[in-house]
Amino acid sequence: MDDISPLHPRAESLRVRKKLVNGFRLGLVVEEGLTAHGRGEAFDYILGERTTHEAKKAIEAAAAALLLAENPVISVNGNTAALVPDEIVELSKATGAKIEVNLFHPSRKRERAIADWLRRHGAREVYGLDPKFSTKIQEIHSNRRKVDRRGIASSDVVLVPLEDGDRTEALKKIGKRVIAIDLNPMSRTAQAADITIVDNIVRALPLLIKYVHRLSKCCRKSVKELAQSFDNEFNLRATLKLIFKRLKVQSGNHIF
Ligand code: PTJ
Repeated sequence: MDDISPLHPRAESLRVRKKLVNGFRLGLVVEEGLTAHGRGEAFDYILGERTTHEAKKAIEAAAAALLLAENPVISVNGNTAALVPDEIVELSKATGAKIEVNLFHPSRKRERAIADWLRRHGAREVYGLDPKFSTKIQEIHSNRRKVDRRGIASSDVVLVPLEDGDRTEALKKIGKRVIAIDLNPMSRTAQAADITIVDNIVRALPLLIKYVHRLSKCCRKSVKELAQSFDNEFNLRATLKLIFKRLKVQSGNHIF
């Protein structure tokens, strides 16, 4: 199926899937990335496939945190590279954040393919590939422990989209401020991050860029206030309540 009719009721979802499959064929996405996307889709469906009020609040706080950071880094994996390459580059330019390739499933070939792909989309520099600058974060118990000394290792704020397991907890332990993008509000990453954007990355990143541009015109004091007043635990609870409410309505109020 190559042409997706705009009249198809699930056209947008099909287009996103196609991007991911294309990324898989180009060697950017690993097989597990396809199943990870399915998990995300399920949560997105339950959330109504829209950016919720809570997600917008998190996106605004994330924009503020990125603008206030001294050495912000965007960590890029296979799925992120396939779905939002232009937006990653644009966000990096708007915030000065470095782009670092960091993979859960190790592969030198895929690292290089992702870096080339991002360069083709306008990235000037992509970190995480040069063994000369490679170091390890011992607290991380997966391949993600391999980081760039100029990037994640020396960062103060890290954006980790579509993350797995324990890295967020480990990054927090060593003093980083972590922004996660994860459609699953119950994941360990979502729960451990400082700011969790529970939204599909294809909608969240364009909005994040928009907020960055908007906040860049504000005074530093109000940007700081925005970043400091954000309560991730409260926001995640509100998202879970929203899911509960939607399921309750869908079930004709017969859940309990
Ligand atoms: O390219 P690699 O080797 O670094 O591997 C990337 C994957 C995604 C395979 C790896 O990080 C992984 O296994 O992740 P998990 O543990 O499946 O977690 C990914 C999280 O992202 C899940 O909680 C999904 O719900 C969520 N997710 C998937 N697609 C999206 C998403 N969140 C936002 N937007 C999406 N499009």
